[in-house]
Amino acid sequence: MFRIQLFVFFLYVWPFSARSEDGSRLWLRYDPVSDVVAQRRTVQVNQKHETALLAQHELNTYWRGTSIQLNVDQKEAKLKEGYRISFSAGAIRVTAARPVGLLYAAYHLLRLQETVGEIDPLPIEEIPSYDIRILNHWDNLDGSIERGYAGRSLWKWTELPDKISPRYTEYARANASIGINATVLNNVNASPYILNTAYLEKVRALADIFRPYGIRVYLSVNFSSPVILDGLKDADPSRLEVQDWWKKKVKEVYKLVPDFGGFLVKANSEGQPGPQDYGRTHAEGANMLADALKPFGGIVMWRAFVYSPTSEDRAKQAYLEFVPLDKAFRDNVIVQIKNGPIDFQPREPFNPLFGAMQHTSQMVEFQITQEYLGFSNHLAYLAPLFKETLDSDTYGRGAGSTVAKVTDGTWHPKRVSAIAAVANIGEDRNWTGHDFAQANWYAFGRLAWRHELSSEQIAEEWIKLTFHTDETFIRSTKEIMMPSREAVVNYMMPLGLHHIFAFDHHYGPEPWGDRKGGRADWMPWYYHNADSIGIGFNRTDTGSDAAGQYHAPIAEIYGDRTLCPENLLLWFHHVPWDYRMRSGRTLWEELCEHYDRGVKQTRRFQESWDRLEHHVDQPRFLAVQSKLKIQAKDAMWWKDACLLYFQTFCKKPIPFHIERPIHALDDLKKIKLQLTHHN
Ligand code: GCV
Repeated sequence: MFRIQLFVFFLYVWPFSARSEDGSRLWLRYDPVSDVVAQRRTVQVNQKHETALLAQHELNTYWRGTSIQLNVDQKEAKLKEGYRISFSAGAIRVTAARPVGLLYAAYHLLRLQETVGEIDPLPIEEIPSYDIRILNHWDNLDGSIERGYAGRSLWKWTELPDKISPRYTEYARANASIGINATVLNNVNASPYILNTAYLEKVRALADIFRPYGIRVYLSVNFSSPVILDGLKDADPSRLEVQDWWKKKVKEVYKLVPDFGGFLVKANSEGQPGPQDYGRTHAEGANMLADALKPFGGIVMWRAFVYSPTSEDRAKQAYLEFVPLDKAFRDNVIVQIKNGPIDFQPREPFNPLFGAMQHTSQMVEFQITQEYLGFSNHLAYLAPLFKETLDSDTYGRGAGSTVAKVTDGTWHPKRVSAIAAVANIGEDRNWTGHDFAQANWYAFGRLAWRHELSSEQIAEEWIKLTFHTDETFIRSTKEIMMPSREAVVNYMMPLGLHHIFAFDHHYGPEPWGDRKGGRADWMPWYYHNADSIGIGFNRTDTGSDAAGQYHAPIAEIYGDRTLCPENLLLWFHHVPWDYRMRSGRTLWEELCEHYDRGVKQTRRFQESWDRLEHHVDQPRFLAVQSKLKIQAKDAMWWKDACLLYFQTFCKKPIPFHIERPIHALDDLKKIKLQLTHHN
C-alpha cells in the first residue's frame, strides 16, 4: 500500500533539472509542491517544539506523498535521536523520542521520494550509530581556513552577531538532512580569543540559528587561554586559580549557549600549548576541563594527534603517550583519534590506539577536506576510505572488535559515543570547491548516522539527490566515484608509501624534499627510506616495531612481509627492489604498474565524464570537466616525479608497457608552489 502510494508520486520526478546549477543546493534540490498536492494531504505534528515544527514545515513544503502524522513520544527513549516510520489507516506515522527525530525522519522520507529508491519494508526504524556526529571546522578568526580549499570561512566573525548570513541556516539544514548534529566552529590550532565575551556573543548567534536543526555548538580551545586572556601566570591544570578560571569561563559560555556541547583540544602538538608544559599529563589537562564542563553536561574531545621530533617513530608516539593513561580520564572525556597513526594519508592502516585503550572513550577523526588528496582539484570519493577504517578489526576484545564497534558505544554503552571529521566547507557557491567533494560531506554524515551503509549505497543516493535519477548517469558516475580514492592512492602513494608530499602545503609530489634544519618527521625521506637496496619504513621488530602496537593477529600480519597486505607493504617494511610481489612482478615493476594505473584511471574518469555531457547540466558538467583535466595532469606529475626519483636509487628501467615520462626530474624538482596552508 505504502509502496504503491509513493510510487505514484515518484512518477513526477523528472530526470534532468532544466534550471542552471551552481551546486549551491547540494543534495537538497527538492522543489516545493503545488497547492493542489499540498491540499490533498495533511502533515500533523503533536508538539509545538521548534524542531518538530520545522519537520512539519519541510514535509508540508516538499512532500508529494500521502498524509503524515508526526509524534514525539518520550516513552520511545530507546530510539535516541532516531525514529520509526510506519503506515496505518491511510497515513504515514512517524514516531520519535525527541523532536529532532521527526526532523531526521522528514529528511528520510524526502530522500526516499527524491531517489525513487527501493523502499524498505515498513516499518522503518533508524537509530543513529553515534550520539555525536560532528564536523570540525579548521576556521580561523581572521576568516581563513587551515587546509580549506573552498574559499574563506562561512563564519563572518566581523559581522556577527549583528549581521546574519542566510548561509548559516542553509548550512544547518544541510547538516541536519544527513544527521550531523554538532559542529566545532573554530580551528584546533585555536585562538584563545574565541573565549572572549565578544566572540562568545557571536558564537551564541550561530548556536541560536543551528539549534532548531538539532545542531549543538562546540569550540576548540587554546590551553593557554587563562594566561593570554586574563594574565594568569601560567595555565598549570593542577593550580586552583587555573581551574577556577576555566570554571568561570564555562559558566559564562553556558549562560549564552545553554546547550553548548563542549571543548575540542589540541594540546602539546605541533607547537600548541598543553599540560605537559607544566609537567602534567594529557589526562590531567583533559580532566580539568572535563570537571568544569561536567555540571552542565558538556564533554571534552581531547585529541591524540601528538608527536614530537624524537628518535621514536612518529607512527608510535600517540599510542605510547595515551595507552598508559587508559584509566586516568574522566568519563566525559573522549579521546579523538585520527583514523591512521600518521596524518590523514590517502591510505594508512588503522590507528593502533583503537582497541588498545579499554577504559577510555574513543572517537574517530576523519578528514573530509582533501589536504592530502589533491585539495578540491581531485575527485576522490572518500566513503571507501572511511569504511576501510571503520571496518578494520582491532581485535581489542577479540575478533569483531572493529573500529566502528570500539567507538560506537558498544564498548562503553553508558557514555556518549562520537565521530568527527574535518570539514571541507567554505564560502564557495558550491560549498566544497569541487562539486564531487560534496559527496564526502554527505558520506560522512550518512556513515555517522549508520556506519553499516555501504559506500556504493551512499554514492548512489548522493548522485540521485545531487543530479538526477537517470540510470545511465548513475551507473557511469558511480564508475567514476567508486574507484576514485584508489586511483589517488595509485598515482600518489601506492603500496603503503606515505607522506611524500611537497613541504607544508602538501599539494604535489616532493619525494626528494629536504629542508636544512627542518624537522626530520616532516621530510619525505623519513617515510620512504629509499636506498639502493629497497624502499619503505621498517616498522617490524627489526625496525621501529610499530607493528607490535597492534593486537594479535594483526601485529603478526603487519609484521611479516609475506602476510602484510600489499597495499600497506611499504608502510611496515623496507622491501628490496627485486622482491617478488604476489603478481609475480618485482617490487619496482609493481610500483611502476600502480603509478601508471593511477594515471590511466584519471584518463578514464575524464572520458566517462565527457560521455555524460548530455546527461547533466552544463555549468556542473564544465566545472567537473576542468577539474578532471587538472587531476589527470597532476597524476602524470606524481607518476613521473616518484618513478624518476625512485629510479635514481633502484637504477632499473621503467617497463616498456608503462607510459613514458613526459617530465624531466630536474624540472620537477624546481617546482615550488607558493601556497599557504591558510586559505
Ligand atoms: C590543524 C596536520 C595538518 C595541520 C593540522 C594538523 C592537526 O599536521 O597539516 O594543518 O592542524 O594536522 O590535525 O592538528
